[in-house]
Amino acid sequence: MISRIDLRGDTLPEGGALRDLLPRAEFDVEAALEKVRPICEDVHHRGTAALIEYARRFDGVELTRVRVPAQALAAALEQLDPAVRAALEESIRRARIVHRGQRRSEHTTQVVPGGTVTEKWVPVERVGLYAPGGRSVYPSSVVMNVVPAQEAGVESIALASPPQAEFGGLPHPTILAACALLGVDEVYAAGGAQAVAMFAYGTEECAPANMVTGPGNIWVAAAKRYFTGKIGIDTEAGPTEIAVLADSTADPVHVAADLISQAEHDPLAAAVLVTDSEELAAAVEKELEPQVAATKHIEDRIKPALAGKQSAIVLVDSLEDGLRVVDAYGAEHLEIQTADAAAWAARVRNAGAIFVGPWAPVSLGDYCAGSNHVLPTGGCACHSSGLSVQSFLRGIHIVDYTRDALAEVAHHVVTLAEAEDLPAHGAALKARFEWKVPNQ
Ligand code: HSO
Ligand code: ZN
Repeated sequence: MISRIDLRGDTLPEGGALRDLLPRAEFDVEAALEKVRPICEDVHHRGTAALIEYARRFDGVELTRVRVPAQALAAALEQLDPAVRAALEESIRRARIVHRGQRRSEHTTQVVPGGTVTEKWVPVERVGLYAPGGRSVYPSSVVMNVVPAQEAGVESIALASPPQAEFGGLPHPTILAACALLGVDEVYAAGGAQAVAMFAYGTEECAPANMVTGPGNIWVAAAKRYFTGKIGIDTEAGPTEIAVLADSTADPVHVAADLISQAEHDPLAAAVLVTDSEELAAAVEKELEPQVAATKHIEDRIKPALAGKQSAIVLVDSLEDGLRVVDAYGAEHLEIQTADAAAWAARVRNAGAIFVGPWAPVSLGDYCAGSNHVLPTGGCACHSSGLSVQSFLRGIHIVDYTRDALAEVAHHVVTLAEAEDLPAHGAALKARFEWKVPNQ
């Protein structure tokens, strides 16, 4: 059901070459770009009329407006299963605790007497959040997007999710209920690239946003790439990934269950076990069979995900080598199931989030750890972070110098300006000192 990659025996190659030995799903956002370009431009020019047409074409619903009425949000909350409501409330409560702790305070550095640089943190004014529909109706992702934006102090938050034929053209009721719980009242029934375009350009109903975040399918990822540089986006979310670094002390039942848990998302989801224990590898392989057979989304997602080339059991000579492998891979989620797990976790450099020891499965982080589950995939963990309060803040430097503090350094500024053949830059200093800077 899952293939093996045996890296034992030889010394492991360095960085890029090691990464090339590891499995990864193909997620060709570039190819999708061509298809989303005309859709985005159509939304630009025709606004709501274009969104209504795409809702008809892609979602099979007839809309008269895209904005979800307030009564629909209230009704969805009223009809929400009380147990789901309680669980969502707990998820929100824990996420708030963690994200509130991420807030940054203004910081002033005195560079020289009379010369200070202050960094102040200003929230993005308006953000558009995307919540997928179809196979992935995840109210938990609404929580993971909305909470950091709210804790960052974003004033205007709108959310889009695809219209669903079975719910009269509204987004899925649990998405609406999650919005109502979080106090988000501006919700649109729009999906795919057209929803991202609605936020980027604005329409008659929806004011343009400065930033769009949230997971989505390849069309959403392509639209985000299309608007990169024009609006802010979070990292592109590809198919989900779990890597487990485990030794012989790991429980194969837990490891198998955790691999399956993320394979459940998508046939392209990746499940990678990295271990120095042949016995554990064999036990996990054996354990996967009955556990897969006993779960729900077997044929459509879990089997293709585990059997796909993106998933594997990677055998290594030592945990030291295992650490190098998981660092080269840069998983969205990394579990450490070893003796002394915290010490190994502390040495990991590349991962979206790290789950330490036997009592912190990825599923906990998906819902109720307090951590964020919108995380970098596809190796982007090597350069990017998951969604956080920081994602919605801009740091602005405030430069404040007195005459004396400027006089002290002016000659260096003039020298550097001249070295770059930019005499007018130097002149801006000279003009302040009767055209002759001190110390020159
Ligand atoms: N594991 C997914 C998030 C999710 N899981 C939502 C369940 N619902 C990507 O981090
Ligand atoms: Zn998940």
